[in-house]
Amino acid sequence: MEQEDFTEMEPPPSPKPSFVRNVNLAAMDEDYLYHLALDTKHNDLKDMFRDVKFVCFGGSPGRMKAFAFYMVKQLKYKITAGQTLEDISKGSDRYVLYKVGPVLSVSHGMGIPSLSILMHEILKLLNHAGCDPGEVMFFRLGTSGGLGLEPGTVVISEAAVDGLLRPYMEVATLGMVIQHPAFLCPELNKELLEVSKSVGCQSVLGKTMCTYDFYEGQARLDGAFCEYTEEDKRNFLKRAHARGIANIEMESLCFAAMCHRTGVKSAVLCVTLLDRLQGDQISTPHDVMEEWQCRPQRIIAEFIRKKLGIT
Ligand code: R2B
Ligand code: URA
Repeated sequence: MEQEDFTEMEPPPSPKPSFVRNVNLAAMDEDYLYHLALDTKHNDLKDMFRDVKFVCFGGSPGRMKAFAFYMVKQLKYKITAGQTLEDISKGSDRYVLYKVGPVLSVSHGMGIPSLSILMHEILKLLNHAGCDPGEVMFFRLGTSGGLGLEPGTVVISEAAVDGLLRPYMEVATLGMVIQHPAFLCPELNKELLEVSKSVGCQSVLGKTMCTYDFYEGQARLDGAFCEYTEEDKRNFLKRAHARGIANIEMESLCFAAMCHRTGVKSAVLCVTLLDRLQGDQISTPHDVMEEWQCRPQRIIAEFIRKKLGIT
């Protein structure tokens, strides 16, 4: 059956920025951000986070710790002798959270459920802290499989689509399926493309397919199960490619949908680790991949430096 083409759907307008839209929150005496090991009773969230302007998300705790240390250098901060950056969420063991001046670096784990929990708690945290949602930006810095791109290319997502190429996230809420559009910000993307050129990173704009699984969800032939042929796989990936899908990963749909609901400016930058039209296995040497994974970080670091006027 020919798949319906949703890829040219017009983005709905963004709402007035607000980190939260929930009348119940105002009535709560205390709020426990359980997975971040922070709460409004024991932590002065205003004092800790009021100056946050850039929230950078990435899957791996190690990579987001490294990004925090990288930002220390990029923002020309000094760490006093005998001190180090602390994982603010070390009490939880679920996510890591580092703060370097106006930059938060936070890990989200793999897949939509893990990211979704974190997004709710980060959004509430910024709201409790009294940050201005019109002044804050969110970035997902990740990895992906590319379609027809040289590995190491950074894809800046124009929109995220699900495994049926639909540009919205479906959430089962109260026994109903609710659809949340997953569009990103074209003006910010244009700016990021310029910055990526200025730091010498090969980058492209394109749509990102977000799946609920790495293997069958991404049409791999090398999972523990596979009930389709190589030709089925090739046809599916080629059709996606023909509809403007540049890469495939596992969080952009939720990230874009939740950011769109807030009206906060946001972007997704994922480096491609392989060309999925050529294969499934990720076999590039570790050191080469390490350098590739730094590329989205380099672009965002330069973007932040520019915004802060750091030369
Ligand atoms: C990219 O890489 C991870 C799977 O290897 C997943 O979190 C993603 O989106
Ligand atoms: N991450 C994914 O989700 N898919 C890939 O192919 C590579 C990284």
